[in-house]
Amino acid sequence: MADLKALSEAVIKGDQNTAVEITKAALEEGTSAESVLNEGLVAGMDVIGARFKKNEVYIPEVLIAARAMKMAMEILEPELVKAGVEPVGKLLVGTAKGDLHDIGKNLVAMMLKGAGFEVIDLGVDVTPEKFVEQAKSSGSHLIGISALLTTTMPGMEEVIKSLRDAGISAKVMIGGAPVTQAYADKIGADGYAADAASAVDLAKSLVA
Ligand code: B1M
Repeated sequence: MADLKALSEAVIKGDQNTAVEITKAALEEGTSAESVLNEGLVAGMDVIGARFKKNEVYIPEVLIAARAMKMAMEILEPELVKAGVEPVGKLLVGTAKGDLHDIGKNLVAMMLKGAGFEVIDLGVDVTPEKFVEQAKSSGSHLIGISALLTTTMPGMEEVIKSLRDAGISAKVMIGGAPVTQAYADKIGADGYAADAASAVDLAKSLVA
């Protein structure tokens, strides 16, 4: 019987080889892809998220854990598709127009994948037009915008306005070092998160 507790431990430690081995073994033994995902991989990322929030681990540990999860997910994903396991929600994420910072955005995207979201990452310097076009074609439930520069923050408001003008009602969450809850309220965003772990809690509450 595959040890899903050991799988979550491997994710927590960022041990990608063990994470991949246990994932393969579990599927070969007939453990459902959903159990491998929820009891192994997501359980591990949940622990990392909680520790990150309490400052018990830092960005490098989160990135290493997320990489282990990503490697195991590559094996798991085709099985999840076959089994018809629905993601928790679909999220489109990108950095605001004119902004090239992506470390925080990537961390948020990884943690959300770890929490069972389907994440479509549009990258950096994303125009409002691209957000709208991709929101329409993907039917995402959530749009995430990251900005690290005070000069690119107004781009977030433009995205929200363009989405609403296009009749898209997907919830919008924002974040990034200069962003605050007050700013999110001001521009009509549905939520703000200060860090990647809080972004997961927020995204879950917005799709609930
Ligand atoms: Co730039 N940069 N940078 N930079 N850079 C800052 C942001 C700055 C604060 C440095 C400073 O002056 N002290 C400053 C901004 C000042 C301001 O406007 N307030 C600055 C500047 C001025 C610039 C340039 C203009 C410099 C220049 O060329 N003159 C230039 C702009 C380029 C552009 O974007 N057009 C520039 C360039 C760069 C690099 C390319 C060299 C590089 C980016 C590399 C990359 O991202 N691939 C870079 C870096 C690395 C930084 C610092 C040092 C680190 C940013 C970072 O990655 N932090 C930064 C100074 C600093 O913050 N100490 C700085 C780690 C990351 C994990 O945190 O992104 O905050 P953060 O993400 C957090 C949360 O904010 C939150 O969760 C994450 C994880 O907990 N979060 C979200 C983020 N996005 C979220 C989205 C959500 C929810 C939560 O929902 C969707």
